[in-house]
Amino acid sequence: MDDLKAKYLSQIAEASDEAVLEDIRLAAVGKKGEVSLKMRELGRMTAEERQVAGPALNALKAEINSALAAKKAGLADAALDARLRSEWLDVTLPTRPDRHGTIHPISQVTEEVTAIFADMGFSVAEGPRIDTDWYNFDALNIPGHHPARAEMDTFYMHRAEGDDRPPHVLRTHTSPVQIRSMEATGAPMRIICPGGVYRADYDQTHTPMFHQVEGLAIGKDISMANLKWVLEEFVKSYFEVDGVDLRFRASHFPFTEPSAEVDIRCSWEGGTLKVGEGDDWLEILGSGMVHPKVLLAGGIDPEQWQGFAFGMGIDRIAMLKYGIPDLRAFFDSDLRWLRHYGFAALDVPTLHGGLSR
Ligand code: 2NL
Repeated sequence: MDDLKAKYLSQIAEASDEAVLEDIRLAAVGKKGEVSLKMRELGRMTAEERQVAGPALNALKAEINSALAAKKAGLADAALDARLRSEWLDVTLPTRPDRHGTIHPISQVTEEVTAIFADMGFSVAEGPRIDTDWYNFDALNIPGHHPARAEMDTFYMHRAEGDDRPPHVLRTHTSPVQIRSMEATGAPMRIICPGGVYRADYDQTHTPMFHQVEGLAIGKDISMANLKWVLEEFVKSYFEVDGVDLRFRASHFPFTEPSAEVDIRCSWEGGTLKVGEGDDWLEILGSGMVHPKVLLAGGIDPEQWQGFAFGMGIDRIAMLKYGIPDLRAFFDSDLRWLRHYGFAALDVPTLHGGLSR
């Protein structure tokens, strides 16, 4: 038995790869292996002999098995080391010029908007693109019979007959994320919610998926005056101009009261937009004071808290700032378009570094 032990342990120690190790395992402790055959001989032994040989053979088998396992792990480690040495990649090498990707204008503008609002103390909240009709509509004071539900051309998720889970929709705005944030953190709060939204609409100025950013600020005494200042700061920073003139037009949304649509003074000289001067007005967003019912739906006491909210189209403000004429091109994945309108990957927008350079 000592000879067997010495033989197999030295073979295991010298094994150069897993295939050799497997051969050794079969020869020693496999079904027809040397140790296994010895174990079969136990039946022909006397009781006294068996009492000595039995435990010794079991111990031998266990020792060989654990030596095999240890060697196998060692070989695997060595194989991984060898792979890591041969498959290394210098990630600091410059990319090949024909392989440069670009940052999509929608991503760029989302980063710009995020940088501007972050500077004013807003954090970014995200949520599911598929949500219940309660989060998308009811919580926003849009009940089942409300025309806004029909107007929004909602995509409903298919439900099998008899499936009585609540109806789910592709979110038609990012407001459900704000309701979820109210529930999660409570007041006071200051968030923006950028992201993709869906409406069944397709023509020159509408795509079934587009992007929106909504903002929400809730506090003890937040007013329309705060809304006006925040939006003025935003528009100045975003369009990278020193002054802007905003026009608040009374409007109506189910989720805000009062509500206002916001226009910016501009001019169109030779087809290019100039913000802050001229005699034209350009509508860029909708806003208002959060409706008490909406605060309540988010679990916030409207007797104690109030706040403003606003929403705007990311695709639209991207087209305006970067002179992109056709909305649908955003979603075509045309490489020539992406190279022309895309941004350099390392030019991350910051307020101190310049948003768009
Ligand atoms: C538009 C108008 C708006 C909001 C969105 C909002 C969200 C909550 C509560 C109250 Cl949770 N309001 N969002 C408010 C006013 C306008 O969007 O024209 N968007 C493109």
